Order: sequence, then structure tokens, then C-alpha cells
Amino acid sequence: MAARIIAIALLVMTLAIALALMAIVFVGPREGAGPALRPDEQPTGGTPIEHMFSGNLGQWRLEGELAIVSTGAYQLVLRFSNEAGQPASTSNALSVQVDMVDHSMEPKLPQVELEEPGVYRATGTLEMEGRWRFRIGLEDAAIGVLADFRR
Ligand SMILES: [Cu+2]
Repeated sequence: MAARIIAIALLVMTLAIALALMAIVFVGPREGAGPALRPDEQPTGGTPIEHMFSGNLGQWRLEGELAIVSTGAYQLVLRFSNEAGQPASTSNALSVQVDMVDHSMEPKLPQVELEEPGVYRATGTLEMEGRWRFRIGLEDAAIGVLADFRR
């Protein structure tokens, strides 16, 4: 009996650790098919490198696209949908923080604009090459997205 309880406890802990790791997404340049940024969604200044990510934030499903051009200008498009798969706006609690993984710096807080129901956009500039972290927070849930920027 005790062995079974220990086994169940270990399984629950393993699942909890796996779920915690899933909240951090490392994005690389995307390959193959997938929802690309529309032309009007791309930052200006050359062909962007696009990153895609997805995850759950509270009750919402998030599909995200991050495009970075060689100047460091980036554009983050966040598409939220509800349990029924319909585009759904969140609340005003949506936030984006941008900082570098290995540098101590104040996180930048780009404006997040509602473009259309369920679709938000944030833009800004990465000043230096390296590994950047985008933290997308909604109420008490968050997704961390890591992206390497090279000119
Ligand atoms: Cu830096």
C-alpha cells in the first residue's frame, strides 16, 4: 500500500515538473508550413526571421509569432482562442516583458495593442545580439519565450 502511494506521488511530481518545463518555450527560426505573419504584420527593415510558439494561458490557447529583422526591430503577434477554438480577447491583464537572459537589465514593457478580437500586437527593438526572453503574462499565468537574435 505504502509503495503504491509513493509510486503515485512520484508520478504526480514527475508530471508537475514536466508541466513546469512546458511553460518555457524555446523558439528557433520556423521551418515548413504554419501560420505565417501576414505582410502587414511584419516589421519593416528586411526579411524577418520568424519564430512561432504556442501554449495555454489560463483558460486561453495562445498561438504566437515573433518576427525579428536584422536591425533588431521585432513584432510580436499574439492570437488567443477560447476552449471552443474561437478567437477570444482576453482581459486588460495581458502583459509582455522583454529582457535578456544573461544580462541584468530592467525588463522592457512594450505596449500591447488589440488589433482585432483575440489578436494583440507588440513592437519594439532589441538593442543587442544575444538571447532574449519574452514573458507573456495573463492574470497569474505566463509563458516564457526565448529567442536568439543575431544580426
Ligand atoms: Cu544585453
